[in-house]
Amino acid sequence: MAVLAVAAEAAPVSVTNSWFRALPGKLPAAGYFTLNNNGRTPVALTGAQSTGCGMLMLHMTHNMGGMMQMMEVDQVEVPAGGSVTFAPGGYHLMCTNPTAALTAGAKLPVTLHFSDGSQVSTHFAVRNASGH
Ligand SMILES: [Cu+2]
Repeated sequence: MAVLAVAAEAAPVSVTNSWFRALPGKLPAAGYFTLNNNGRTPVALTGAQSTGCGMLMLHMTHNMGGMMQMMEVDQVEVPAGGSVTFAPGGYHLMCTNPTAALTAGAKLPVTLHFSDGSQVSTHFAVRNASGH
């Protein structure tokens, strides 16, 4: 089934610098990108999906007494007219059970879901563990 990005209203959010860091084997891959909210009201990223991932979760890395740990978050708010960057050490998408589509050099389709009911379909470049 094709998921078509037909929203009642145009999504106010654009996505830039999107990429996954592919790791060997079936290790989960982290996805990084920047959300830009061009609208006049805050909007939150509430979920993501990709055919290349078993599950695609919103994660936050945080420092627990010197240990870097990850936790799942329900949503990430993007302020009106502002942006939020998902980057190593902070927010990221976590792609579990990645398929063969998650290979360095490929482009992986990802759909992002937002609190206003809009969704954005985009492509993430897949890089290797060193980020190339
Ligand atoms: Cu994670």
